[in-house]
Amino acid sequence: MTKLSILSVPFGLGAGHPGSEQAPGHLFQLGLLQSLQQHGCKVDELKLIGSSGIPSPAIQVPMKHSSEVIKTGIALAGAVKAAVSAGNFPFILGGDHSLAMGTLAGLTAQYRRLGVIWIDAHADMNTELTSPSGNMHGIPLAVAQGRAQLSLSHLWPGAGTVAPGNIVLIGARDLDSAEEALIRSEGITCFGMADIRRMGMDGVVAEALRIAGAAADGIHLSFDIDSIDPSEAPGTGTPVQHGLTSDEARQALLLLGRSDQITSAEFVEVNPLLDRADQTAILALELIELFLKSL
Ligand code: EXY
Ligand code: MN
Ligand code: MN
Ligand code: MN
Repeated sequence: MTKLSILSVPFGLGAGHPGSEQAPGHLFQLGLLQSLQQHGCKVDELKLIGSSGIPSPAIQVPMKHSSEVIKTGIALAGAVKAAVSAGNFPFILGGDHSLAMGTLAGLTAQYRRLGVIWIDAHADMNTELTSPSGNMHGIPLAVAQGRAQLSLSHLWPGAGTVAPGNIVLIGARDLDSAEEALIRSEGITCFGMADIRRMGMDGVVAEALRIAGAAADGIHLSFDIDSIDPSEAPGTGTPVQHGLTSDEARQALLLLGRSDQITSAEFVEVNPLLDRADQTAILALELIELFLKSL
């Protein structure tokens, strides 16, 4: 049975709105751990990731709260790397999407070649120079490719990069022009909403696993709740209309969890302060359970 390392990251300074830092605590309050136990999931380790006591790194990044993002990323990278070394499946519960830099730093230090499946309304592929907002949650996938000033190796010494050919975006529908240009020039695979409706989610997931997994020894799943349509998941900082239905998200997470190719995952951008009567938190709880019990 899969042994889980649940890494809880109550950090939201990479987003433009406060609130996502409350998501892990809120999901635990709603009974996440108890229901995982009821479903027979083996939680081997539960760790709270903070950034205190970590010295400020030398790199200066001209973005909002970059030093806090970097410190959290350093702490998370170490915990992710340790979880993989221990033979556990790291599940990272955010928090905003800037924490993915810490996750990917830890993972690329451990895997020879890592694939990434990024389910998100956004591409999160701006650099410090192209970011329209200055928000760090908009840059992790450019950092992971070695295209930004900040690199994964600033967060963890042995970290590498993720090759563009091993990155697959699912559900992207709000891209900035620099992101579009990068996706085009690097030939990054992007399954937009029209592709999902045409191919069906099962077809998209099969292709995503094939492409992200090509010559890879692990695939990381990064799931941003804003991939889902705001009518079903309103509690998030950057909602975008015309997204996945909750049924499409369920199907994707079930198929990905059942696949032996997925070796780590994170779940981000739930914002309890922006939610409507816990609608998003309750859906997130259900999706996380569904995914983890399908591993
Ligand atoms: N592309 C926009 C920016 O860079 O500010 C919005 C990014 C939102 C990122 C969200 C979490 O996925
Ligand atoms: Mn995102
Ligand atoms: Mn997003
Ligand atoms: Mn599996």
